[in-house]
Amino acid sequence: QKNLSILSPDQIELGKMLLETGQGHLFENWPDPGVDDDEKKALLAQVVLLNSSYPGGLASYIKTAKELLADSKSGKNPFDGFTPSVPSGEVLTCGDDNFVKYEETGVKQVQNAAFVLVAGGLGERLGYKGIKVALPMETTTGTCFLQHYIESILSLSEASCREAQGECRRDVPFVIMTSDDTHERTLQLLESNAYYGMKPTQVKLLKQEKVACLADNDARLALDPNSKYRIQTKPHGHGDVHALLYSSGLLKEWKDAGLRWVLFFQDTNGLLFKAIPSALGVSATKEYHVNSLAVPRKAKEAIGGITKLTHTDGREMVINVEYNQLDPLLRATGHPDGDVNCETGYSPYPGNINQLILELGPYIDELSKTGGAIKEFINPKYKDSTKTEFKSSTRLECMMQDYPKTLPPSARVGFTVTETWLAYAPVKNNAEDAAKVPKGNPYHSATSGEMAIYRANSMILRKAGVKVDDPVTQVFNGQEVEVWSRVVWKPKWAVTFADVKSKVRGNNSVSEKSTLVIKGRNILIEDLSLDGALIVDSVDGAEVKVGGCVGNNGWRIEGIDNDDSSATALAEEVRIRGFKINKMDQLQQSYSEPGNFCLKP
Ligand code: UGB
Repeated sequence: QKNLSILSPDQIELGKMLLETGQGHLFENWPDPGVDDDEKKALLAQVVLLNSSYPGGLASYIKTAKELLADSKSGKNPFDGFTPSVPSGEVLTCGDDNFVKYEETGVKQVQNAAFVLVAGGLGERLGYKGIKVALPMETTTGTCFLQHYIESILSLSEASCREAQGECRRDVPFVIMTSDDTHERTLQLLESNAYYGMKPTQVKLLKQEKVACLADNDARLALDPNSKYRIQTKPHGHGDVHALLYSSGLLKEWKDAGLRWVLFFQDTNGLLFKAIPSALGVSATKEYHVNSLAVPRKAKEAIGGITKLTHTDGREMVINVEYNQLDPLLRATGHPDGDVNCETGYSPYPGNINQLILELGPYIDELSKTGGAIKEFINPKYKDSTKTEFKSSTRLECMMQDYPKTLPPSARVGFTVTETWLAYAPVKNNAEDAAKVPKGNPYHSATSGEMAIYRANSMILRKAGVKVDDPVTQVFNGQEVEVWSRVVWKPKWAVTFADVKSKVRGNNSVSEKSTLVIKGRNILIEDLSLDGALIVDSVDGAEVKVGGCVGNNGWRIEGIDNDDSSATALAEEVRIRGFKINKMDQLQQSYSEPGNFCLKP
């Protein structure tokens, strides 16, 4: 009461709400006016921010928290009444006629799409000191994830334009969701690299705010251990992206501009753009309101499973069930072995790779009702089985793939499965944890993420008729990986399988020790026999035919021993892979003038 005079009317209103919802402890033992006034105002300013950045405000946050905490304490099963079953979806095989047909349809749709990258996560499991999108996707060229994503979007939209015979209506929008942990560094990365060729006006950064932590089962907001005038906050999860897009007004802007699709993707999957054109084709052909990209999933692998849930009251939904929930859910519903591989060697529940394609119209309709609020969950770590105290404060969380949970049964929710080697190789785990992954399960480390790029590109070349040697097996940072020829191309060379096929002719071969880097747009590989390193670059107006026998000592992959003192001099980006590339010898050609050229040693 005594301190009311130092607060604004808005702050007083919020203060009252807090008192009514059992948050009196926030103001307990406040000294008289005149002492710590700025700190008191700062606490209320923080309350204003927490209130405005949450759909429904803080009162709604506290109400939901109380309900979910009570459910958690009583051990309520979130899937009560639901029976899981294996859903049906579109299963694609890279390179076959169906895949090519969907890619063609998808590319046409790109100019009607907006791309959204969720990149607010700090990547605690990876333990990398930088932001994850700045991490090199592979170290042959050193291209970072963000550069690759932007170049892929630009190239896809150019291809889309060509399909529309040059009638491009717009620059494809690109949104990046950041957080306090990643915002400044993401902006800096973009600015210091001229947005990797994208127009700055095409790119929008939306920063997610953290949410208030909860100290106990009564949902009392936790004070920061370092200050009695600050509420402790933690990330709310990638589900925030929906509310942010809605409140930013972008969705409406996009709808008015005639866009039809919104594509969501994660921060460190170097393969994902290989699956986007075909999956977008599936969305357009099947008129899916929601299309989740998925890959075959090993039982108990740490990615969610796409599951059909049928309720006793008749409700049905196709939804991601997180990896820690799928096994208990199956056990509780008549599958005593839980989440196990079937005869294919994989779980029958496809793995969610959190790449979603939403149709904009139905998406806006839904968000107009919900404001973008996503069904939340809570995961308190209790001190003991009485579940009365927490080990540390907790908070509500939400996931972007839970968006379909509020949709009516009439919504068309589907999924598209592609081969893992084509679509999914995230970099999430640090080397130590990756080395402990059970044999046969993916490492999801910087080592495996890089090797997956070479494997995918080599496999695609093979499907296009190039003879690429088998890989060798090597161990880096305690992880056994297949090392394929280091084949890398810029998205402007090829964004679809059909692009690759049209640029590869005759009899070509690439040996296992080889590195092939294609940087130019109009480079034709014809009757090339490569046994070494070949790097070709060209300006857009140059047409270059590359063939003949290229042989040199090439670029060698060399393992590094992180326990060795010499390894400490290496960059963290190198050490986390457990190998470095020794660039011994290469044929490197760059064509900087327009014209027709032939590279044939
Ligand atoms: N992210 C944010 O932008 N904000 C946040 O507050 C948190 C994360 P993680 P997670 O593909 O392997 C997801 O931490 O959440 C961004 C799916 O839920 O890498 O453990 C972050 O920057 C799971 O079903 O993954 O698991 C990153 O880009 C499965 O699909 C993204 O959100 C799994 O990913 C994912 O964050 C997977």
